[in-house]
Amino acid sequence: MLGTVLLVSAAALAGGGWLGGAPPASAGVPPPGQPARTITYEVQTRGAVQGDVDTFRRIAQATFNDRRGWSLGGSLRFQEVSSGGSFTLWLAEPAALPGFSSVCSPEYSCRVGRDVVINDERWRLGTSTWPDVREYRAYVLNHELGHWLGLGHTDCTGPGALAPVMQQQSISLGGCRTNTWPIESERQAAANGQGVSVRSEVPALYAISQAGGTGTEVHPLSGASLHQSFAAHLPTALHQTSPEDWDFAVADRDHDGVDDIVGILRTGGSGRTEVHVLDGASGYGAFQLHSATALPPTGGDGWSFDVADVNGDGRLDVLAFARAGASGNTEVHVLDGATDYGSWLLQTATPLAPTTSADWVLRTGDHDRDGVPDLYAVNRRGGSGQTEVHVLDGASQYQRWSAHAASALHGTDQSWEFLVADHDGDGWSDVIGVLRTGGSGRTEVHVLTGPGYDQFAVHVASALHSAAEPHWRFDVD
Ligand SMILES: [Ca+2]
Ligand SMILES: [Ca+2]
Ligand SMILES: [Ca+2]
Ligand SMILES: [Ca+2]
Repeated sequence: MLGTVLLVSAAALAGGGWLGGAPPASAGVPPPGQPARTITYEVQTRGAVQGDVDTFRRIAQATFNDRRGWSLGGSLRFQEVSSGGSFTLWLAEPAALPGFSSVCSPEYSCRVGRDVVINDERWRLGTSTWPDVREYRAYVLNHELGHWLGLGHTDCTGPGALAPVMQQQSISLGGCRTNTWPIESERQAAANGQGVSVRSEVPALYAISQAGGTGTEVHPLSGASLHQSFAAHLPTALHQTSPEDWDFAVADRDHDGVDDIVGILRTGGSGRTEVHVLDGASGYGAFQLHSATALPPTGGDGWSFDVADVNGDGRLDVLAFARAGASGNTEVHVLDGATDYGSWLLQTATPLAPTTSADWVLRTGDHDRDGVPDLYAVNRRGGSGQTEVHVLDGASQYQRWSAHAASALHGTDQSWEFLVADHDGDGWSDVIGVLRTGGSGRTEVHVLTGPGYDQFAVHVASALHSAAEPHWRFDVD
């Protein structure tokens, strides 16, 4: 059963709340998430490198600026420059490694002074510790950048714990579980070294109003306040829109450390489903991309959407879920970010029977922590009578189930939205229930903790008034 809702005090709501109507004047309002410090770096290669350098560059920037990593929740921003950076990130042929220093081996990656050197062979092939090379790539980038930030090697803290990213996990796990992101003590050490603070690991909850006074508006509820205050109230370059015509997802598409908003227009002027991306660095005042996709119009109730980098190439892909596809089942159709969504990465039927929007929410998230986005199918009222969480494994191309859970949440209906992100910072994805009008009279956030989803981590009344109208849309990042 749903537990007690923690109500914030009226005074706190008055201080951080926003009760509707026109948002405050936008002139001079900075986009949310400005860093305390920007660190620049350059990318170079040495020797006969076989890995694709553009992919290396993109994945490095995405990893460095990831909320879970050395960006420290957004305090630090890493920006690639053509020359004159604070450090140089190298992709180097194994035989070139000893040339950086006698302590560097052709078998490993290395950090010497301002040189952060990634071994090209291991970059391409990974190690046996990680079944998927993308997890290894995040690990090695975080590990070597951690050295540049002044951190030395550390050991496993205890059996079953997440391994520190500065542990040499490719050599021995020492009883720990593999982990590609810095743990809390490591983040704190890096923050101390840089003279900045670690920002909250709680993701921001983006409340998007499609019918704002200025058009489509963005009202991010900060993670640090546990969604009890707004980070900003931002008009966007997008006119008023409607839930029937547009879907939205939030992600940092260009890896600059600021969340962008991906708008999906179900039937565009091009006669196709279109993708229009509002650029976070502009405060959503400018578009980053307009694209007519490979997908025909998707008006009506038959399709829903989310975004993730499905193939790990550092380019954000768009997943279109056909609720009752030609196969008779729920289908996954992935538009490739590398072609600005003009071609397909994957089109497949799944073992999931047809799903209706009234009963099912379809989202991406990484349930099993293998770095490959999985498909979360949240059944608002399953056979168990509870809200159920079902996960199709991305590594099997959505053919194999990796979880069926009757959650701690009672059966729900369309007054609830469901999102997926690691809300409590323990490395496991959580299911975030957004109740549009809670008993508190406000929009409420109720978090089911992964990987079991059988317990709540958080019950809060957010700073947002009731969002019962369907023109309020939500995502987290
Ligand atoms: Ca961005
Ligand atoms: Ca991709
Ligand atoms: Ca996965
Ligand atoms: Ca979690």
